[in-house]
Amino acid sequence: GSDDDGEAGVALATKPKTRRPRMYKVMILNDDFTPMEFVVMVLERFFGMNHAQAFELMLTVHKKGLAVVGVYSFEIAETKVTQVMQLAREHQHPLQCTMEKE
Ligand code: NFA
Repeated sequence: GSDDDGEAGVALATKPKTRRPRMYKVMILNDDFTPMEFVVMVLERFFGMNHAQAFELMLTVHKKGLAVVGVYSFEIAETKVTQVMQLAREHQHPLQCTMEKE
């Protein structure tokens, strides 16, 4: 570029800085009522997991209380949370999905 580098009469090229987006963890929380099969279906539908992966991660949430199910840019993470919360509400399950800065 033509940025002044502070040295009289000499303009040097400046490296274009590409900033990585802040990433957000999307988490699923355990509860006593949401059916295991519903959680597995959610993980398959919204988080691109196969049935075995989804079943394993569902069991991790069931046993540990919560688990990170994916890491995304803000907009994608927000969309995942909204989709999961809407489907859970439609099926009248108390399933909770949240996001936090990585
Ligand atoms: N704990 C739920 C049950 O026993 C299953 C579940 C797993 C719910 C993961 C929420 C998240 N039916």
